[in-house]
Amino acid sequence: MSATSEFHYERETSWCPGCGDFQILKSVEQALVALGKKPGEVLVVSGIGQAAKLPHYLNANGFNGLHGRALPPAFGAKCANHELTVLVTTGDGDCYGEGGNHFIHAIRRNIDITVIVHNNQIYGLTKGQASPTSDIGFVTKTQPGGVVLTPFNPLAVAISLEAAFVARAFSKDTDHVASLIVEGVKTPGFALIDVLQPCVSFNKVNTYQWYQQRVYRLDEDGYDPADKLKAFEKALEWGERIPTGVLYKNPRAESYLDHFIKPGEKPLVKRERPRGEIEALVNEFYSEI
Ligand SMILES: Cc1ncc(C[n+]2csc(CCOP(=O)(O)OP(=O)(O)O)c2C)c(N)n1
Ligand code: SF4
Repeated sequence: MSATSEFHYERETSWCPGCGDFQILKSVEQALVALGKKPGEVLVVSGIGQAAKLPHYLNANGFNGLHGRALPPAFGAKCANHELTVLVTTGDGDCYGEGGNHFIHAIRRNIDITVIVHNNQIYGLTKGQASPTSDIGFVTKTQPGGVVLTPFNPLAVAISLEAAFVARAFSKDTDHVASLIVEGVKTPGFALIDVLQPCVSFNKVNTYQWYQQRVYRLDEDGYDPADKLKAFEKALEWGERIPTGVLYKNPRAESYLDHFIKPGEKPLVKRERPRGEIEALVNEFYSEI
């Protein structure tokens, strides 16, 4: 992809040199170009954190919300304008911790959005506390004796809830991440792409080398992502070997909006409402005060 694509926004970032977030930004740009999108056709929603700064550095519509709350505005926007391509860029703390309940029910609702989780296994912005995906024994300033909690397994949760598309990648493989984003956007329904993203400043365990020595590609193995039990088995694999690629693709997934929007129907934001109808609605609320 050329550095001068329409999505490229040349500005200073506050990310540390070497951070995996730069690679994810590059993959997002690359995927949007490959999808043939225009900046006005795309909305990138985020919460709070280092990952959540991505919309600041991309030339497209963006919405930067609250920590743990990236998913609700993303659904709202998709429901109001189903013609938009809606991406969410979020951290593991943001999406799996503080936003964990939204994560679960977003998958159940199966709204057609693509969620890219920058999984650095820590809280980056707040300087390195443990996150829900930190491994047991991981030592931080606030967990000096090491993490004792069982890590949250986002892929296993997403598969158990029959998500439409569940994938994992390593940020350094920018072409792979981009191709998964393209596939996630093209898949109707909720797409989760968990991207292993080294935080060079605060995670000295899960480094580029650590991931590089462990990741392998499922698609080079004749793997069938429609096999739910196999997908579950792969989601549980972590440690010496870490599978990447499409773990699960639900052959029966049905997007929430398919129940309410008929093919060819205009998005809500483009429908005209007679003025009197809106006034009547407002007056109804006034009369109840
Ligand atoms: C409601 C709320 N809770 C907590 C915080 C403090 N806070 C901001 S970012 C963050 C963690 C960021 O970690 P993560 O979501 O994993 O993203 P990263 O910075 O690693 O990309 C926390 C706890 C906040 N801003 N708002
Ligand atoms: S603190 Fe970590 S996650 Fe945040 S920008 Fe620096 S390297 Fe990236």
